[in-house]
Amino acid sequence: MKLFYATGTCSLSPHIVLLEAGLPFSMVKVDLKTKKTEGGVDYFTINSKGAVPALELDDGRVLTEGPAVVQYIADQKPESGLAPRAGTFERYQLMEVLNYITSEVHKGFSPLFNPAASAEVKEAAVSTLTKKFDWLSGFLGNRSFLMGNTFTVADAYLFTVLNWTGHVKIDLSKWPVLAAFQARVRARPKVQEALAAEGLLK
Ligand SMILES: N[C@@H](CCC(=O)N[C@@H](CS)C(=O)NCC(=O)O)C(=O)O
Repeated sequence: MKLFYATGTCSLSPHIVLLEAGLPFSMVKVDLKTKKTEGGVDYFTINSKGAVPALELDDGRVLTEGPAVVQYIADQKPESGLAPRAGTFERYQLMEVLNYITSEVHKGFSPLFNPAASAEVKEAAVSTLTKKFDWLSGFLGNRSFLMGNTFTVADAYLFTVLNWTGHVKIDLSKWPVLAAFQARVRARPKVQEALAAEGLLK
């Protein structure tokens, strides 16, 4: 498998999941400004949406959309426990959380990374994210991970998006549950490996 990624973006989530699953894969860096891969290929020919992540399977098929990509990877290694078995109620609960992260949290950051967004728009985005973080904090409660005691693909995704708080000057220590979650996930050897590979370890 081949993961198309851009450093520190949402593609860090499938990067972590590939490592946690212990599956063989290669990485291809994408320049999101020029939409070219590091090899000079027009990235739109890989993903017509122009966004990372994209996962190219060994047979050449390409899967996009982070929540679908991480579930596909987890299902290649069911014994990893990275996702509850397909068809179970727990699997729908995982999808419920993945959907919340993608639509409410991930995309909630967008105005903060947009140089054209006004200070007012950015302030409103922080205020909206604050409500989402409040909910996530209560949902996590005293559990180690989003689905309970087992690390799943949802944790890789939440870790990835919470990692952006430092860049947009949101102080995660206001949510001790989320700060502790972040530290817990960050300490995992495969997460460290992914961060190191993307040059994100300070
Ligand atoms: N709906 C997509 C969104 C992916 C996305 O927003 N990727 C960002 C990086 S975090 C990106 O590639 N942005 C550049 C672009 O869309 O042109 C998914 O969930 O995978």
